[in-house]
This record gives sequence, C-alpha cells and structure tokens, in this order.
Amino acid sequence: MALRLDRTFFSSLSKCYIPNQVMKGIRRISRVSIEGNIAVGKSTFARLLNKAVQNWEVIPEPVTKWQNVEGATSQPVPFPQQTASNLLQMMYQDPKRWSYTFQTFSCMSRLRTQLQPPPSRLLQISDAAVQVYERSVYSDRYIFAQNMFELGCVNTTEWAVYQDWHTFLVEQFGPKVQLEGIIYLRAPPQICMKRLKRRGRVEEQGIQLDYLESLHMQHENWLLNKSTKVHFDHLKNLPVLVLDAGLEFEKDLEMQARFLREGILPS
Ligand code: UDP
Ligand code: D5M
Ligand code: MG
Repeated sequence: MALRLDRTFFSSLSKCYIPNQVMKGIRRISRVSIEGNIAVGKSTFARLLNKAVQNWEVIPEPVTKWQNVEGATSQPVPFPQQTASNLLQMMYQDPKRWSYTFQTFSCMSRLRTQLQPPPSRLLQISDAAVQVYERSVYSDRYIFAQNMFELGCVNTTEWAVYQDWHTFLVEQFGPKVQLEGIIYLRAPPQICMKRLKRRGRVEEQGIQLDYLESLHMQHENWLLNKSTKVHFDHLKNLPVLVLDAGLEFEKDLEMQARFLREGILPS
C-alpha cells in the first residue's frame, strides 16, 4: 500500500504525545480513526495493524451490535419472547423509515466505544500508544447521516434533531472523544463494490454503485477537499493520512511491509 499526500501525518501525531502523555498524572493515549467507504478494506487493514504494531490497539466497528439489537420483542405482551432485530438490514430494506433510528444507534454505540478506557496492556507500553477506531462519531455525522439527509432518507426535522444532540454530546464529552489523526483508506467506488460482493455480507447485497459513489464524495469533501462544514474546532486541523487502498494490499506482504516501514513506524 502506498502513501499518498500527507507524509507529515505521523510527525504531527507525535507532537500530540508530549502534552497528552501526562494529564493529571494519568498517561494519555492518542486516538486515530480509520475512515473509508464500505468494504474498502478498513477491517482488513486494522487486523494488519493489530498484528504488526505492538503499541497500536485496534477497536473494530460494532457491526454485530447493529445486526442484533437486543431487547427488541417481536411478540405481543402475553408472549414475552425476546428476540433481537437486525437494524442494519431494516435500514437497507426501508431507508426512509429506519435511517434516523440507525443513526441514533450507531452513534451511541460508537460513542460508548470511544469512551471505553484503554486496556492495561497499552498503559504499560512506554512508547507512545495509540488506540485506533474503525470509523468514529465524526464519520457517522459527516459521512453517513449527512448523506442520508441529502438522499432524502432523513427528513429536515430528523436532521435538525440529529445535529442538535450530536453537537451536544460531542461537546459534553470533549477531549474524551477527540481524535489526533485520521487514516483515510481511499479507493474508487467500483473497487469497493467488487470487495463488497466478495465479502458477501447478506444485508448489503442490495447496495448499488451510486450509493457507494455518494459516500465516496462525502469522504472526499470531508477529508480531502475540506469543503464539508464541521462543527468541532479540533477537526479543522486534524492530520489526515491518505492511503491508496485501491491497490490490492490484503495478500501483498511486500506492500504491507513497505507501508508499515514508511508510515506507521516513524523513524
Ligand atoms: N479485500 C480485498 N483486497 C484488499 C483488501 C480487502 O479483496 O486489498 C477484501 C476483504 O477480504 C473483504 C472485503 O475486501 O472480503 C472487504 O474488506 P473489509 O471487510 O476489510 O472492508 P471494510 O468494510 O471494513 O472497509
Ligand atoms: O461498515 C459496516 C456497515 O454499516 C456498512 O454496511 C455501512 C454501515 N454503516 C456504518 N455506519 C453507518 C451509519 N452511520 N449510517 C448508515 N450506515 C452505516 P463497513 O464499511 O463494512 O465496515
Ligand atoms: Mg469493517
């Protein structure tokens, strides 16, 4: 995988370590999110990072939670048989009905993830430690929720309500959910479509290329063109490392090694 654009990413990131490492005597761990279109290879890349870089801890996206919403009952009260509902599937089958609900649930689950304390393993590492999230509360808003609104699947009232509580929550939690950097896995939507089919997640089989194209444009506008209006100051100057994930990196050990050497392990 080749590095593209911002080669200063990791040196900018390393500057965060100095003020952050000791905060009221508690060691502070930097946070980075991996962003990118559906099926671009985020989880694959995250697994690679987890294996190769000892001081990076990767936290996967809570997709299984969205596929199994616990406590949803499909039976009337006299038959209190608890089942789980698949909100991911419901959203793809009826986006106008379920997109807003999905946004509330996905954002809350990401918030929980971003607020979880780091594992003790990371606290014991003396080098700068990094927690890496697969997506973030920010892509939830500036990629998905915004896209759903522009596609008409979230109406103007839902969008206003969403933005109100999203801003409130992120501001309330402040530094606890702030990122120090973003890794943007960038690939043409056609390649994402091929990988999506290859992965074969059942809920996603109805996704059309134009949906991936609209998500691609949201990523470009937020992370490359910087034309998306963001509402949190720290996001405005966040370092972004853009990686050409259009290249087949999954099985190419040489490409992986080169990437790790050049990018993840600063000299
Ligand atoms: N994949 C691939 N080549 C690559 C990276 C990923 O064929 O260089 C495949 C991977 O095996 C999976 C699919 O693309 O079947 C989607 O990858 P992943 O789940 O990592 O994508 P995500 O949705 O997490 O970005
Ligand atoms: O993303 C997992 C799946 O979840 C994929 O189908 C996209 C979907 N997803 C993730 N977050 C959102 C939000 N906020 N709204 C709508 N859909 C979402 P993957 O890219 O496969 O890791
Ligand atoms: Mg994934």
